[in-house]
Amino acid sequence: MDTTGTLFLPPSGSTISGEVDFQFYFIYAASIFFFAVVTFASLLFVVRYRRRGEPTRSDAPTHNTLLEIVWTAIPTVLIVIVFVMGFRTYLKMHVVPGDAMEIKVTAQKWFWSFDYPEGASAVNELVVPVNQPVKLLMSSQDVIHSFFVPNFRVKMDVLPNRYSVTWFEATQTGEFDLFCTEYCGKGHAEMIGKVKVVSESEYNNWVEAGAGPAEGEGLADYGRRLYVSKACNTCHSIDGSGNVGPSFLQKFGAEEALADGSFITVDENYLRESILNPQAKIVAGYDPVMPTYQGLLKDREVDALIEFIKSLKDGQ
Ligand code: HEC
Ligand SMILES: [Cu+2]
Repeated sequence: MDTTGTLFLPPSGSTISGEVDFQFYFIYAASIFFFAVVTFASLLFVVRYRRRGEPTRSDAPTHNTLLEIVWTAIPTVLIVIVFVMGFRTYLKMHVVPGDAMEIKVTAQKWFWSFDYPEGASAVNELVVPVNQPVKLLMSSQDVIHSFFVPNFRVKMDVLPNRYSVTWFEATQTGEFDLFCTEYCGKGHAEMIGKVKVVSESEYNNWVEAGAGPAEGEGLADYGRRLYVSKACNTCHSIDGSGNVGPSFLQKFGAEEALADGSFITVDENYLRESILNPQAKIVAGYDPVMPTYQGLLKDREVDALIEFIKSLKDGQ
């Protein structure tokens, strides 16, 4: 990633950045220029027409046609320029190129998940190929979030019950920050991801590997990977330490106290239900804040996660 950011804008990483930045600085420079002109004129008039003795009464000029034309025409022309530039870029940002690849983006409290046409999926890390238009079809599972990649100058709200669309074409490889930029509750500040722009061949490898366990990888190891890539680790530890959710250490086979006062022995079915329908049984002492992974995890991934949790018999 190059570091040619400017005073107000981070380094640019997409095909649209140049236009956005130019317009920002155009408006900025025009504002500074007119601010200086108006301030200077005000000071000048204050000094020049300050009260000196009794005013002499004469007919004050009421009208100056040339002056009025000038101060109407210049702002009008400027506004038309800004509008035309802005509208053209706006259209470009909203009309997705026909050859764009499509990735499904799901926002929920408090992470991002990405589903690829080839079947791969990821959480909080959007992997895309460089120099290729990428269309994002976005929706939210709960409240309004907003997808923001400053380096790409891409920002779009993500809403429940409807899709929103945005697109970008990354111009260089590297890692770029992804923020949620709509306050969405307690964990909003941690709703941070990465956009990883890679070469086309790297992308193809990633998509292949992401579609399932790697070759020769055991189910529990695959589950360990999912535990991180599906963001379970943001709420569950595996070393017994406390967090938003219970630790997974020595969970399997344990007797679990539920919020309704009953007890349950942790087996595969309980784990499966806890992942896909977390509100069904709430663990005593915890808030029911775990998002449902229904539709976000394939059966095989649920199996792998369960296998991983089963493998956590002693601190490792
Ligand atoms: C936003 C935080 C959060 C995330 C992310 C999260 N969980 Fe949870 N999870 C919780 C909380 C809180 C509980 C306890 C309350 C309840 O039972 O719903 C819980 C409970 C569980 C339980 C039952 C644990 C027990 O002690 O009986 C399992 C199993 C579980 N989660 C698995 C997962 C898996 C697997 C993932 C990732 C795919 C995940 N969770 C992601 C917050 C989270
Ligand atoms: Cu959010």
